[in-house]
Amino acid sequence: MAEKSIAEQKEEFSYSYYRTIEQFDKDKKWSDCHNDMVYTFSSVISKWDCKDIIHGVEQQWRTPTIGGKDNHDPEVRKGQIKFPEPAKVPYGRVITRCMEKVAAEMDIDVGPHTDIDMQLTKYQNGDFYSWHTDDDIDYKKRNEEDSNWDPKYGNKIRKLSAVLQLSDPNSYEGGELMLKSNAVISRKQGDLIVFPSFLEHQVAKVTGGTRLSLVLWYKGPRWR
Ligand SMILES: O=C(O)CCC(=O)C(=O)O
Repeated sequence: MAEKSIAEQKEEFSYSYYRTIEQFDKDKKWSDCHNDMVYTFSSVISKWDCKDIIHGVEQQWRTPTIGGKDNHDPEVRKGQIKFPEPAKVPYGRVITRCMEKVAAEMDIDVGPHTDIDMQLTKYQNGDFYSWHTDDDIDYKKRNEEDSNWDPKYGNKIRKLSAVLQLSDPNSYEGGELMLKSNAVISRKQGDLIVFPSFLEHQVAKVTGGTRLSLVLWYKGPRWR
């Protein structure tokens, strides 16, 4: 049988994606995709779409900060990041839809409007991010104490985090995303891993090649 063209494969892929989402809507088959508090959406986007995301964000790479302040600590985190405008990220809506579903499923209060930030992350040989949580920033306190802090955050905190695996797992060594609650996290390109931002996680040191990820945070009012 003749091999399918990329266009045909892409089309088939997007049908299967929408079927998956419809399936969740109809049957609430959440047990298939979550383990404890960690949700994995398999093949949310295709490998071609991963490349579109990587090449579609034009900003310059920069050194990451810790906890949002102008604080670089290569003992804690090494790599490169950029913060794209969510509306400009190809397939951004497809990805954030999965986060909206997890927020609803876990009954996480994310406020009346979807408010998601995105970060594109690049880890090369020797880069890593040690154990941390994403919700340890008290934005309101920061606003009051730190005149450089971006007031757009208001008093929201990061409630739900997600990592989209953008690289072919055979193109890098090390660089595993690890969560303290859950030992095995998918490395598959196009898989989306969603978890509450209070869960401790790390990215192991990359020992060869380059790993790229799209990290997303769904923000909302503080935990009550
Ligand atoms: O790149 C990843 O897999 C996770 C990055 C991360 O933990 C973060 O930026 O907070």
